[in-house]
Amino acid sequence: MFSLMANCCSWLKRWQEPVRKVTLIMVGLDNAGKTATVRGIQGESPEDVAPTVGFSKIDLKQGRFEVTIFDLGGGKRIRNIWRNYYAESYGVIFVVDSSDIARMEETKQAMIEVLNSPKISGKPMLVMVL
Ligand SMILES: Nc1nc2c(ncn2[C@@H]2O[C@H](COP(=O)(O)OP(=O)(O)OP(=O)(O)O)[C@@H](O)[C@H]2O)c(=O)[nH]1
Ligand SMILES: [Mg+2]
Repeated sequence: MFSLMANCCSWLKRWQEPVRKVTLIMVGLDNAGKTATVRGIQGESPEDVAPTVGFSKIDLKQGRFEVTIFDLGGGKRIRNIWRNYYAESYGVIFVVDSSDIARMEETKQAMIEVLNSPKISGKPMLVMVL
């Protein structure tokens, strides 16, 4: 009986916990596989993905977390939009295409630029090497 009550209390406590909203940005060079990855997370096919011009927004629910991922276009000309999302993001997912050896230096520079931004400094970064 005591254990049943304890279980009920812990369930009630969890139920009363507020929903936490988390915003993440997904960045990396064009063609790295960002959109294909978020498609995979959503259970969709990663095939036939068009380059992202601007951004696409994905909303997910994970337990008591409401997660918004901004999948940002990685083309050289639109990389400067990334900084517009830094302030509101909790952390960064940086996607690297490990087969794109020729652009490793460019990848490194893009990552350094993100990490050097004062609005990102100190925030977590997950590096996904595909
Ligand atoms: N089959 C398969 N194809 C992938 C995978 N990852 C990427 N691709 C393909 O690689 C290409 C580029 O992937 P995208 O996800 O569009 O790359 P991106 O990083 O979003 O590129 P931008 O939007 O231009 O910044 C697409 O043709 C995808 O279909 C994967 O895990 N499996
Ligand atoms: Mg994309």
